[in-house]
Amino acid sequence: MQEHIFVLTGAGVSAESGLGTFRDKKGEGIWQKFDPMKLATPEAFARDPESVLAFYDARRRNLINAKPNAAHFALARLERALASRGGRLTLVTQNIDDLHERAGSKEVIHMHGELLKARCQRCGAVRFWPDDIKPSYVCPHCGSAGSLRPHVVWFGEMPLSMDEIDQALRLADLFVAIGTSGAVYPAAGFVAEARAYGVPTFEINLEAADNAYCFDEARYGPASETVPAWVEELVGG
Ligand code: BV8
Repeated sequence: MQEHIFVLTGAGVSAESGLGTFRDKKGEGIWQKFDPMKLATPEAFARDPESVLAFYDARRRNLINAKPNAAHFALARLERALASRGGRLTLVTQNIDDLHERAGSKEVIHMHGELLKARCQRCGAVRFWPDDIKPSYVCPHCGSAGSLRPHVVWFGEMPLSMDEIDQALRLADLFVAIGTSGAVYPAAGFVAEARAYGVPTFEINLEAADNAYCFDEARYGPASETVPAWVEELVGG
């Protein structure tokens, strides 16, 4: 079994937990109902904080009622199995939900931030925040009012942990993308970087992603079936 596996997950891994994806064939994706340029950019937040905060309040409330699915639990099992054999799982997610953690994953890199955290634009303090965020709220750390925002990476903002991600990509024995359309960069470019480093690449998705041609191997189907089957093949007795 490969020692160091790099897994990148997207909205597809949480789809069966009831959290919407961003783009889907039925046109019901989040970004097909809401314009990301009006709700997921710093300019949108500066222009209309109430609408942006309300958009994330609704998604945060939805997340609180969601449950991890078999794909999340399988990835937590993979992390434990690799660690027990002296290997390592680097789990990078584009998702802002906490379902990987609730399924037992210990090390999760949230490159696009976390819906259950708030950040103060004034002092930079980031803290667990499972409730709504209103424009009038005061930062508990520095006391400034109206400076709290979701700790989420919007379009045009620098994704988090990019150096750590690049280092892990370079050292991986296998790169696996799970449930992502390959539509948003720099995450969509990781598979090309992995190939450039000579790392074998594997796509697990409901259907072929925009960058499917970059992968050496692919397996299609719902994540709650394909991911546990793949992990069982890797770590099963
Ligand atoms: C950056 C958090 C510079 C917020 C997200 C113009 C102006 C500014 C920037 C740009 C620009 N033009 C291009 C850019 C770059 C931009 C970009 O890529 N735009 C796209 C639209 C072209 N990127 C950025 O702005 C990024 N920052 O570039 O800064 C920089 C660059 C490099 C280094 C340093 C600095 C920041 C982007 C982050 C935006 N934030 N999310 C929030 O959630 O509200 S994006 C959001 O959509 C996700 O985080 C994810 O990254 C992205 C794509 O979503 P997916 O996860 O792939 O989900 P999607 O719905 O698309 O697909 C679902 C998949 O699941 C499908 O394949 C489907 O088949 C599958 N599926 C469905 N059901 C299942 C399933 N699979 C398995 N089982 C199932 N049951």
